[in-house]
Parts: sequence; structure tokens; C-alpha cells
Amino acid sequence: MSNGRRDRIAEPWGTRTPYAKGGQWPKRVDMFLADELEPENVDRWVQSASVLHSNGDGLDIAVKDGRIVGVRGRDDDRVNHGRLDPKDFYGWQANASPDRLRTPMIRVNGELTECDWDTAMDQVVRHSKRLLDRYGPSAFGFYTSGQLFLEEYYTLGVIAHGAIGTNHVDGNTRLCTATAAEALKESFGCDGQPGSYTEVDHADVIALYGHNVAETQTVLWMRILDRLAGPDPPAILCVDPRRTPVAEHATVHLAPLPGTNVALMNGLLHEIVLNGWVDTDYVRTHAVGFEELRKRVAEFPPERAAEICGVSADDIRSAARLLGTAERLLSTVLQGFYQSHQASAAAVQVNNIHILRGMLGQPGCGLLQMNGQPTAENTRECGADGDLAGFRNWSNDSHIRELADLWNLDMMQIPHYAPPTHVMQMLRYAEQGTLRLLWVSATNPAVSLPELRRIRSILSQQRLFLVVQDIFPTETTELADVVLPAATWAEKTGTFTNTDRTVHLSEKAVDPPGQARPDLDIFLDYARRMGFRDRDGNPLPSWTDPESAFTAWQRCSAGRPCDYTGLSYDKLRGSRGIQWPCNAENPEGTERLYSDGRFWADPDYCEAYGKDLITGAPLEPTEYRAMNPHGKAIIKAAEYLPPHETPNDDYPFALITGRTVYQFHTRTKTGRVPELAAAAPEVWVEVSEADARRVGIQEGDLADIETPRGRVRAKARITGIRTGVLFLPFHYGYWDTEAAECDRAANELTLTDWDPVSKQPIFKTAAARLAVASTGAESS
Ligand SMILES: Nc1nc2c(c(=O)[nH]1)N[C@H]1C(S)=C(S)[C@@H](COP(=O)(O)OP(=O)(O)OC[C@H]3O[C@@H](n4cnc5c(=O)[nH]c(N)nc54)[C@H](O)[C@@H]3O)O[C@H]1N2
Ligand SMILES: Nc1nc2c(c(=O)[nH]1)N[C@H]1C(S)=C(S)[C@@H](COP(=O)(O)OP(=O)(O)OC[C@H]3O[C@@H](n4cnc5c(=O)[nH]c(N)nc54)[C@H](O)[C@@H]3O)O[C@H]1N2
Ligand SMILES: [Mo]
Repeated sequence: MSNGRRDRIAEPWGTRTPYAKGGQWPKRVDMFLADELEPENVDRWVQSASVLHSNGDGLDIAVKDGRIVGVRGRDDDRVNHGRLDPKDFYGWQANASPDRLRTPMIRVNGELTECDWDTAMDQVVRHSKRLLDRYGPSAFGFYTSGQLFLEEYYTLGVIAHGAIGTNHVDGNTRLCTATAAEALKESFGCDGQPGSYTEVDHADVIALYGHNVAETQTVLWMRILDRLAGPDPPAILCVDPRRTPVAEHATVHLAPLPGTNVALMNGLLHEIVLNGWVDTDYVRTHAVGFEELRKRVAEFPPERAAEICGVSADDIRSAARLLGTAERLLSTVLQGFYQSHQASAAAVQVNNIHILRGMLGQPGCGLLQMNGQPTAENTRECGADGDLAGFRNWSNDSHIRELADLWNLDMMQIPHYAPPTHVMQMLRYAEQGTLRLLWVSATNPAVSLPELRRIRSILSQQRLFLVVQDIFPTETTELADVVLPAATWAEKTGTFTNTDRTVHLSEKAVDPPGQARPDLDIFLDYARRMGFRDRDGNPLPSWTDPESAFTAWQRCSAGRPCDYTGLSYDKLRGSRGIQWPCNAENPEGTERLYSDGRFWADPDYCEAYGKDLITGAPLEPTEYRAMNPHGKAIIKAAEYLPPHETPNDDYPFALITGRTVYQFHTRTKTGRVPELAAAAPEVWVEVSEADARRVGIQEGDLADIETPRGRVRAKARITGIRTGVLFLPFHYGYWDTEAAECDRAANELTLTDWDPVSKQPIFKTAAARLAVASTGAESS
């Protein structure tokens, strides 16, 4: 059963434990302890879950002498059955890194200077009060994360939307899952993953759209690999321009040109409709909008889609046959759709396949519009990004009134003149000078946002007061006016929810370093010092610690789709992970949504009235009511439009960016872990054999990749990527390099552009050129 201490760098997915369709996924307990320790020498095991991706793997943290000494997968957790991702296996070591932020800092004569909490917070509060007096709430912007805890997001949301009353609140979830949320709202009227990971146990076809699950949710991939190794393996459809590990296991691999997903989806839907693979009873009873889709996809015979996407028409037909004849279809979607051109329009077409086939809410028939970050679901449901708490609808006054009642505020105090401002627009306001205080928590925008030269210039402006709350010095803390040192995972208690709605409790295992404090304490301290009050003069927020924040959130979630009222810290302690909604009707949680063909799409209940998939223009409440009076699923068609920046004579390649299995984001954690840092120490560029030959590049040569925004130097890797496409990992910033070296952050090259519907920036479609900088022999 135990996979013990195998080298998880060489074997990211560990050993196989095959199982059959409909069977139980066997347990396999992964464990890593430092210093050759034996489990019996560990003082305490503290319950938690993984934080370096969205899979939500249950794990225990090993503590000895007040230090973290390792981790062990929880064998009874519903998500991972004991397994761990390689990043989680080794990543906890970053917590004890010698360069953790331990002391607050303020800028004195241009230099960040250590100080105490009173001095730092006084400065933030003095500045805030001045801005509030002079310019009002809209001078404030909050930019948070998908990596804090539920309690922290709810608190931040109440402070920002309620106590201050600014609409400028977003998370790095905008870069990550804005399109997942949007696609669910467009098709089902509300956020919330219909499916469950257990669909893997039952599916006969698994389709992965722009989702390199093998490297980005390794434990889910282990589950798929174990099905593939057992009897009755599922067929795999992979849609990705690269030959990823998923593609290597695919029955059909479609490698479309970046930015052409909508054309491909329309081609697939064309075949599904033409061959009569539609469950017409289901569609008639449970959905609206089919006629428009039928007309739209009739324009996309496989030959036309094939030409646009640069794939073979026969492969489109084979893929459509898999989808159309599947008895139990599981689909997952991630950044190859969300960060590409026409993101929402493409993601919605995957939902359409499930609605047309009536494959929702049954074992093996599931849909996961994936999350990326460990706690992104909570940012959305708690309203710390572009959403309002409890999936409430900003353009439904009765929903705003509910929030006003919960927070005991006047309804007009909560901005609802427009959806919350998305981060790219917040930056534009900062550029123009109307947004004057930006509070960044648990994200590193100086590496992760597009077109970095512009981002750096905005964040370093004199007139913008920049507060950065992090656990390490980063490219963003460098630019801050005030730096607040935070405690992190294992050093604080809180809950979080993974992609398939599983809620875990993560308990404090050790003390934070130096003066670092939990993010929750920092937000609450700010509120107290600002003297925020509700209508009756009581402190707002009224809670004081994680558990009381959780209780407040439960009240806010009551009766909404993400209902937490049946949960408690006690119930989560020792649990296998519990899926929301969890309430009086579903005391043990809910495995699948929409099993009864009823949706959260009723006009009075839904989270959003939807948008035009091409322009992003929001529908009026009356339009929505007319279109979907009975709250059915919504089938939405979309025309294909070419990407805004396409390869041309000067920039002949399509540039995409993404991830490797060994690194997490801007590497603030994984870059500080010896095993992971060594496994992928430097930036590289992936290029096809034909392109490498044409440009005269060999494996290991240094190459220059250039777009109109900048130039990056990277080592060439010749791979199975489709010809005409280049891939750069986006993990590599500058905190661990010398200033004089060449640029290496992928986002030096990306463009300022976003999906008009979800406002998610486009990180996966740009035009680039490629040249040899020096040959491997010179550079080594
Ligand atoms: N190891 C590791 N795991 C992680 C993370 C990490 O940093 N490292 N981050 C977590 C987070 S926050 C996220 S959001 C997820 C992201 O997880 P994924 O979405 O799986 O990862 P990416 O590498 O960003 O993109 C997936 C694939 O999209 C493909 N692609 C690019 N352009 C297109 C296109 O136009 N069409 C199609 N069909 N495909 C395209 C790329 O070739 C790539 O293989 O991973 C999570 N897990
Ligand atoms: N070109 C390109 N760009 C991309 C992407 C891409 O595929 N290509 N992907 C996008 C996606 S999907 C994502 S999610 C973003 C990720 O982008 P970021 O959010 O910028 O990435 P991270 O490096 O995870 O930054 C998190 C920061 O929070 C800090 N931190 C960690 N834990 C805590 C905590 O408990 N409290 C506090 N206060 N701080 C903490 C970390 O040290 C780190 O500095 O990047 C996006 N940018
Ligand atoms: Mo993400």
C-alpha cells in the first residue's frame, strides 16, 4: 500500500494501483519525512490539505520539536486516497526558508525599512483615512488571491465591498478561473462545479480541453492512469497544441492552433448534432437555446473547422464520435481554453456538449470547469474577487439587500452599479490616477500579470500607495510602500474548498516566523484601526478569529448554492472532506449537482443574467427573464473570431505559456525547495523539430523569443509541440537572478488583452519570433 519515499522527481505519479470501471480506487499512502525520520518519531500529525494546486488532496503535517518535518497523504480522504503531488511532497520545506518575511517594512527615503506592526499599520490607516476623506471609496483597490483561506476572503470582501464600499475588488482568480465561473454562470445561471472527481471511476470517455492534468493536478491524473491500467479503460480525448503526457495517453489527440478553440468546438458540435447524438428529450425538458446552436454549428462542418484549427477533419470526426457515443462522459477544461482567445465562448461549448447529451449529475457523467489554485473556489463564493458573497447577483437588488441585512449596512453602501471591477481595469484606473491605494495580498503581479514592463511602471508610480502582504520578498514587495509579513498554510487555521466542492479544514501546526501574522488577523486589525462600524455602531466585521469568521460565512451562505450551514470545524475535523452544498437537506454534503435536471438558473435566484458571448455585453434582467423564465440550462452558441494577434511576417510563431509539474507559479515556494528547484532550475522554450531546423536551433542552445512587448532568453527544448507554436513556462521571475541577466519572465512578452466576457487576460495567444542567441557549446 505504501509508496513510501520513492523519488517523486523521477516518478511524479508514483506506482500504479489499477482498478476497473465502477470499482473503488485503491489507497496508496505517500509520505515524505525529513532527516530519515521514522513515522513513530513524529510528535504530532496535524490535519490539512494541499495548497500547491486545486485538487484538494487531504494530508497530515508531521511536527517534531515545533517544526514541520514532513507530510503524509490521508488514506481515507475522498479526493486522494492517500496520494500526494510531488510539489506537496517536498514543498512544505519552503515554510522554514531563511528568507521568510518576519518584520513589517515601510519605505523610508526610497528604501524598504524594517519597523513594528504599529508603525506599518498606522501608515496604512493614515493613508486610508486621508484617501477616504478626499476621494471616497473608489480610490481603494484590493487585489487578492486564490491561496488564502475562506475566512480571510469573506473578511476581506466584507471590509472592501461593505465597510469601505469600493467596487474595485478582484483576485488573481481573474487570471485563473474567471472563465470557469463565467462559463458556469452562462450555462447554468450560477457558479458551482456540476461534477465530482469520482466520475473518473465510472467514465468511459474522459475529454480534457486545454488541461495538462498530468502536470497540474497530478493526483487526479494518477486516478486516470489507474483506470487506464485496469480493465475497461476509458478512452481519452486531449485537446492541446503540445504533446503533453495527457496527449501521449490519448485515444484522439487534437492539437489546434492556439486561439482557435471555438472553431474546433463548433466542428465537434456539428458532428454531434448531424449524427443525432443529442438527447432530445433532455434538451426539450431541461434547456433553452438549442435552435440557435443548431444553426450556428451547421456552419462548421469538420472541413471548415479543420482548416481554421490546422488539424485533420478525420480527427475531428473521430473525436466527435467518442463524445457522441460515450455512455458516461467526463469533461474537464482549463487554461488552454480559459487563457486563450474567446475563452468563455469556448468553455461554454463544452457545457453545451453535456447539455445536448443529457450527461450531467450522474456517475461518470460530469463536467469540471476546473479551478487552478487551492482556494480559488472560496475567493469566488466569498466575494473577494469579481463576485459577490454567496454567489449573489450584483444586478438583482434583492440579493444586495440580503448582503446589506447580513452586514447590517445601508444597501446603498454596497456598490452594485456594475459588476466588481476586474484587475486589468483596476490597473488602468491606477495608471490614470483615480485608484490611489492598492492592497495586494498573496499574489505576485510583477511576474504573473501580462505585459510586465507596463505593470512595473504602474505599480511603481509615486502617487499609488502600494501595500503588499506576502510571506517572502518578491518582485512585487520590491515595489511596495508597505510590506506586511504574513503567516501561511500550517501556521494558521482555516478552511478551503477544491475544484469538486470538497471542503477541508487546515489546522495550525507550527508558529509563524518572527512577527508574521495570519492574513485574517491583518485584515481584522486594519478594520479595528479604521474604526469600521455597522448601522448600529457595532464593529464591522464583528468576528475575531477563524472559527467565528466561518460561522459568519455560514450565515451568508445559507440558502445559497454554496450552502455551508451543515458544516462546522468539528464536523470537518477527521473527515474525508465534505462537498458543498452541505445543509439540513444534505447533511453529508452533495456529490453531484443537477442530478434532477434542475438548475440554479431561476431569474430570482441565479448569480448572473449572462452576457453576449462575443461582445460581453450583459443581458438586462428582463431579457434574461424572457429567455429563461423557468430557470433551465442555457445553451449558448458562439461565432468563431480569429485571435487579435496572429503570426505574421515579422513574428511568425504563435506563443503560448504555461506550467511544469515541478514548479508552482512565480516559484516563491517551489524555487526555495531544493528537490523542486533542481528539477527545473531555468526557463526554457519548447520548439518543434521542424521549426528548430529551420531557425538553426539545437537542443540546449540559448534562444531569444521576442514579441512587440519584449524579449526573453531561454534554453531550447525540441519537443512534440505543433509546428509554428512556441511554449514558455511562466514561472521564472527575477528574485533569484542577478539584475544584469537577460529577461526571462514569459510575461515580458504577453499582451494587454482579455476575454470580453470573463475579463480573463489572454496568456496563451501572441505572435513571436525566435532566433539563436548562442549555441549550447558556447552557453555551457
Ligand atoms: N505543477 C503545477 N501545477 C499547478 C500549477 C503550477 O503552477 N504548477 N498551478 C495551478 C493553477 S493556479 C492552475 S490555473 C492550473 C493550470 O493548469 P493547466 O491549465 O493544466 O496548465 P497550463 O500549463 O497553464 O495550460 C494547459 C495547456 O494549455 C495548452 N494550450 C495553450 N494554448 C492553447 C489553446 O489555444 N488551445 C488549447 N486547446 N490548449 C492550449 C498548453 O499547451 C498547456 O499544455 O494548474 C494548477 N496546478
Ligand atoms: N504568462 C502566464 N501568466 C500567468 C499564467 C500563465 O499560464 N501564463 N497563469 C496565471 C494563473 S492561472 C495564475 S493562478 C497566476 C498566479 O500568479 P501569482 O498569484 O502571482 O503566483 P504566486 O507565485 O502563487 O503568488 C502568490 C504569492 O502569495 C504568497 N503567499 C503564499 N501563501 C501566502 C499566504 O498564506 N499569505 C500571504 N499573504 N501570501 C502568501 C507567495 O509567496 C507569492 O508571492 O498567474 C497567472 N499568470
Ligand atoms: Mo491559476
